Amino acid sequence: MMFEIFVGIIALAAFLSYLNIKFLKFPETIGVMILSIVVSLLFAASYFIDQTYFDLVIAFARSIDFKSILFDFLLGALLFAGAIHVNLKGLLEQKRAVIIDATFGVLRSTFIIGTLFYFTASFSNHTGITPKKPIIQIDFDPLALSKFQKVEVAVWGEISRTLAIFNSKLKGQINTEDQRKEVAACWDIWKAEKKKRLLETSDNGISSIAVFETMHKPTPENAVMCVDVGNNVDSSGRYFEPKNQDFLMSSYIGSIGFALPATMGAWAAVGDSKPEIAVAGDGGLCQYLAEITTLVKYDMPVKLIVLNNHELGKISKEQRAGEFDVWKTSLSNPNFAEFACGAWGKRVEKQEDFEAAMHELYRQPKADVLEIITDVNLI
Ligand SMILES: Cc1ncc(C[n+]2csc(CCOP(=O)(O)OP(=O)(O)O)c2C)c(N)n1
Repeated sequence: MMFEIFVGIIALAAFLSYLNIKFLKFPETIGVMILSIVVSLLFAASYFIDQTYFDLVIAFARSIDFKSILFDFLLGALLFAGAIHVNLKGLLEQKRAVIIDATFGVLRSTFIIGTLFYFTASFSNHTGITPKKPIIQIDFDPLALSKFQKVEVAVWGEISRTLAIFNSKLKGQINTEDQRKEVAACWDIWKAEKKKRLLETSDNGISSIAVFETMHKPTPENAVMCVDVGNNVDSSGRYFEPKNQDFLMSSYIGSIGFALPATMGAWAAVGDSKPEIAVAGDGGLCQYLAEITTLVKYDMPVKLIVLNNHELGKISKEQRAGEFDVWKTSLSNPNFAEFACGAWGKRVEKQEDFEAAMHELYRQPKADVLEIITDVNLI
């Protein structure tokens, strides 16, 4: 994808440069800059003619990882292009001014940027909410209201009940921007990506994409899904398409191993009225492995699905992202299906056996463990 974007930009720049030489006759950079602004304005104006195309381009632009394109790709080329245009002789002629300006210029801009950054950026309590929008905050803890950010309306209440009251009282009076087209365009991009990624296979285990794609079909709509922390939950968020299921997750605290104990809590709350399903990573589950005996002892019909990739996958990923060696993340797991402590247990190693195993799992009346061997890299 990066290459296509790069080629597209070069082709566009070449075309604009041609227009400049032929018609505008400005110095090259200025001409291309002016024409780029004109093209951008024309594109912005197209919003008023046909929004569909506009939305598609915006959704596409949002899907681009600008940081990696700029830093890993374009910056090298730009620096190289800049370097070969340096007039060394001219620089040497004015070496005093250059040295003074370069030194003091760096100090001056560091001071200005640093001071502005200090006063404008808030590192710890960043909400990600634009200050241009008025904020309504709903919280059942009154002390949390306006705690980190000034809000226009602070409402003390439980979120689902408060929203239900808002909904009934504000019927017919809500004036919102319809963003469905943009969302639909983003959804199309996601669907295409998912379809493409479903073709990725490996000899080291099933891909998490295929796991969650297969899992969402037979999973009961009223299930309480308790998810873990790690790559497994990232993949479930990306590829499981929920219907009406409730989701419990560790979110902000992000404690691995959350899934299994959470299903026990869910079972204590709603009993047999809903299926409780734990989707755990192998590293997380191992911290609470003995709790399978609790499921069996108290006859909790909890369904435990463990994604066994023999690794603390998320940590390996973070180590790689930080350009460190992958270190101390491999796991020496038991065969979870055999370990099941009296619960029903099954291990699946091949994608083609997975869907049948899911149906079998949902037919079991008691506690069960379904172990899926997954490839740590296909997430
Ligand atoms: C209690 C706790 N210990 C450590 C961490 C740091 N941590 C975050 S993700 C992760 C790895 C999870 O590995 P695994 O359960 O195998 O899931 P995977 O990422 O492989 O899907 C760890 C150790 C944490 N979030 N919580």
